[in-house]
Amino acid sequence: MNDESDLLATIAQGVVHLDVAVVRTSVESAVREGISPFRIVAEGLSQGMRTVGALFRDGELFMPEVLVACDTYYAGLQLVQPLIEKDNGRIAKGKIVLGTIHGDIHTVGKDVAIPVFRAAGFDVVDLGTDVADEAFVEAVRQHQPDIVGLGTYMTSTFMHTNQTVEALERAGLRGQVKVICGGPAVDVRAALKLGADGATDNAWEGVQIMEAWMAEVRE
Ligand code: B12
Repeated sequence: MNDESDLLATIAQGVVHLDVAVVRTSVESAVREGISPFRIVAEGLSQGMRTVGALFRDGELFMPEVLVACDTYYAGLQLVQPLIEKDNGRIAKGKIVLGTIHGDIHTVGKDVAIPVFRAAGFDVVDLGTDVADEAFVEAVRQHQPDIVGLGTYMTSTFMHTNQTVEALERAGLRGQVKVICGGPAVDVRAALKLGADGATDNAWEGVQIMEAWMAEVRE
């Protein structure tokens, strides 16, 4: 392993070991070494959360530890978030309203995805967590976005996608927006069946999908 991957592995291990001090110092070192904020989040912090998820699934970590892992994750994210958002201020590529779908209180994925989308040049309106279908409808009326982003972090809440889409349809707004689902439980084919236009479990891939949509609109 080279120095960069050692450092990224230390960040990931810091999250798994719930060690805020290690995460902070290793993220700071990674920034000093010039490792991109995207790699620090994707290969360091998020890698750690993936391991936490696997340990939780296997019964080796329990809910209180998962919550401390989230705090540890945020301690690192806080240090790189300003770097990710630095490019803001240029002309927006498109507007997204994004929220965690009804019944879902996971916040970490959304809080990672939003700075990535902003850094890519999108204007993002954050609707928060456990967002009712009607609140998505209201937000589309108010903000007139190009894209609606649904944070769907469990299979059950991903399956709720069709209800949010139907609410947009009933309000006569579905035709003016693309809908994208994000989260670890998404599946592209299922998302299309549920009435969305796309889905991904990776914020950077999400940027590519949405950039392609915006290019279509501009043609
Ligand atoms: C942390 C966590 C929690 C924390 C959440 C704390 C918080 N503040 O967010 C707590 C402990 C509260 C929690 C609760 C629960 N959880 Co939980 N949780 C997790 C865990 C371990 C990590 C999630 C995470 O932070 N990942 C890191 C982020 C960065 O990854 P991400 O979310 O995928 O986001 C990335 C992309 O998806 C993308 N993205 C994110 N959002 C969006 C949005 C858009 C529009 C786009 C385009 C892209 C995008 O960008 C990110 C970067 O690439 C996962 C395990 C896992 N493997 O994901 C389980 C997991 C999601 N939880 C799960 C479950 C079941 C629950 C509970 C029901 C548990 C329970 N029995 O009570 C409750 C549900 C509560 C509720 N009503 O929502 C399951 C879901 C299983 C399923 N397929 O349905 C998982 C997968 C664990 C498992 N294997 O069983 N959880």
